[in-house]
Amino acid sequence: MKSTAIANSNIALVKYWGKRNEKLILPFNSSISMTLDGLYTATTVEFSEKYKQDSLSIDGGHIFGEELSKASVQLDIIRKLAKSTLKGKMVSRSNFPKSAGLASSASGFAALTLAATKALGLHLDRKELGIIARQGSGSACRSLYGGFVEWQKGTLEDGSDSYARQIAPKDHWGELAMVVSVVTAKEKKVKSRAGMAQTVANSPLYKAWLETVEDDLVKARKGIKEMNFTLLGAIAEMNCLKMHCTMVTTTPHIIYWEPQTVSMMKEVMAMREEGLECYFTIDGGPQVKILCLDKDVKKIEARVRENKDVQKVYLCHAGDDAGITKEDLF
Ligand code: 2P0
Repeated sequence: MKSTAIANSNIALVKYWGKRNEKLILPFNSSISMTLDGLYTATTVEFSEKYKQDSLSIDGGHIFGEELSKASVQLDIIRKLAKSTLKGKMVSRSNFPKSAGLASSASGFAALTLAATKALGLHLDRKELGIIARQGSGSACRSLYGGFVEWQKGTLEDGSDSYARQIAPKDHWGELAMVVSVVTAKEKKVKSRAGMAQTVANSPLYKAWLETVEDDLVKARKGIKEMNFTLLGAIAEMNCLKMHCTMVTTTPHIIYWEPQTVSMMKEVMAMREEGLECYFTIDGGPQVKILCLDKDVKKIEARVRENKDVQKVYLCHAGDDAGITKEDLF
């Protein structure tokens, strides 16, 4: 009745932005991500008669309100499958800041789904796990797999064909690195969920986003399969800029970039001009993630660390599948 899972965070190279069904979390477009080693969430879930209600602790703090109810709804989906009415205690720890654009909800809901299904004795494959994880947070279905992953949007109303699949395992492209620069660890003001809903509702550019994203997916898949860094990097950078343009043009505007974000983007462009090939991607927050190859990573990491605005740097490569661990958190 108690189980612990670990899931890595993932960063999209072709982004998920916009839902066609908010309740089931079904996206308008497919997305492609790299699962990161070293940025993870571990979650222990225990179901027991002794618990009168669900409880959630994240990084040592007790969580109530909307965040607890999202986690509880996720347990409800799993309890229904397992025909259980037991309440659950959830304890979660991440080794990186949450709600700051580093995909903590992806690793969080992937670990929660895996731990809770295991604790209730369900034996599900990764497709079934993905369909459940997706309903907690869309990008969570991608964190169930290591390496390079595609969340296929699916077309069915019930969401049964909207789940993630691995494009390539982590060892396929061990030289691909991501330098994650944290320019501020403050929690963002507009959560991705609200941001994308507003974008779908009123950005005049959202239609253009959907029209061009299919082509980005084709090129990103090819870039990963053929380990064509220039192709993948250029697509990832442009796709990120297109996504941000859709949100900048909503009313009221959503601008996740801080001045330090823009200065880091310019730094990436300058390094590229100097012959250090690298590309940026940015999510629903101010952090800049820089894609590069191992041959250049030391120089690029040093340049990022030199920047006085950068508070923390994580050097990541493609990480492992989410999995069960024996090290319970309580
Ligand atoms: C992504 N993001 O593909 C995109 C790019 C942020 C920018 O997935 O509402 O926390 O829980 O499904 O997954 C962040 O949004 O949103 C996200 P919900 P989620 O990684």
